[in-house]
Amino acid sequence: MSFTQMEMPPRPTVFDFHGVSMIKMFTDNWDNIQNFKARPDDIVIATYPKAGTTWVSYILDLLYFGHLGPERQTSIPVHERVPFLELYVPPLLIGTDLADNLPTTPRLIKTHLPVQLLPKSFWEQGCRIVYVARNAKDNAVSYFHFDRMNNAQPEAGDWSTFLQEFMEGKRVFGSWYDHVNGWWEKKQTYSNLHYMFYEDLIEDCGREIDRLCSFLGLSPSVEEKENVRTSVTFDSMKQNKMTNYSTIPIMDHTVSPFMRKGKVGDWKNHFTVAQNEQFDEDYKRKMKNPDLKFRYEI
Ligand code: PPS
Repeated sequence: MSFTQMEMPPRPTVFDFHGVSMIKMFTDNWDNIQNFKARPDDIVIATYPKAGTTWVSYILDLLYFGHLGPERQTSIPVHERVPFLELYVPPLLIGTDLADNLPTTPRLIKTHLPVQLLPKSFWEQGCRIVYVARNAKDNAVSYFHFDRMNNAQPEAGDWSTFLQEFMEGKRVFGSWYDHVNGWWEKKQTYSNLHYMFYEDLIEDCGREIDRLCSFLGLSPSVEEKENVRTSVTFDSMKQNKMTNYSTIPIMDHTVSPFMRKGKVGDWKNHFTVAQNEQFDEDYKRKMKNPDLKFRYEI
């Protein structure tokens, strides 16, 4: 047994938190999270876990701060440049403090909170929010492998148990269905919300960068945009220690790398025919809004 294995804390278990399955790592700092003081120019990147958070975080970081030069690019991991608001691993990783101490403006802030739990200050300040959604089947598969490799998350269990729990909203951050629907509904009344899809990024990342720029009021040069596009490919980000999470010891990349496959349709390698039928039946009951459509292959 290695030293790191001996030191490893036990896996957490989920509990109900305001109707959402959560673990203590994301609720122990709740007062500070709820009272977080947003600034009008803050930009929130909101997602259900494994929907493309790191990808979009890195795109936004490069668009805003790419000009700051290579030192930043090779020395500060993206999870430090874009603090994870609700993360609470004292004394070092406290999302609210990391956000408050960011040296750059605008602050880019990551959250997996469902819409009803986002601190109210972000709404009051009219902050811009980029929401990224990913089709439920690939999202579940990615989440399964993440929970296998991330010792700070609850045990993944076997695939069929995991899938059942995903469908029942029992994995961390609760129901995927409520998450994507809740944020979609919010978009109808809150105009500073850009709702985007992982599948669209895979299909045409350059187009999605253009859409992000127009939402954010940015006008990078052709070269700058091309630089962002080539830096954020799956292969570049997988090789890049600042974006592949290899600096986080609690993640065991020998079990499954954080940058795993980066594809649309990997669910077909995991779902049995029976699981797929059951999933589709259940999906129809939960996803009633015809305007919110996902793609399962490209
Ligand atoms: S987290 O832990 O919630 O922040 O994870 P998140 O970053 O949201 O999701 C990780 C998945 O996104 C894939 N990813 C990418 N795919 C394509 N291109 C790029 N550049 C890219 N960057 C991250 C990553 O591989 C995970 O998906 P899977 O399907 O597991 O490979």
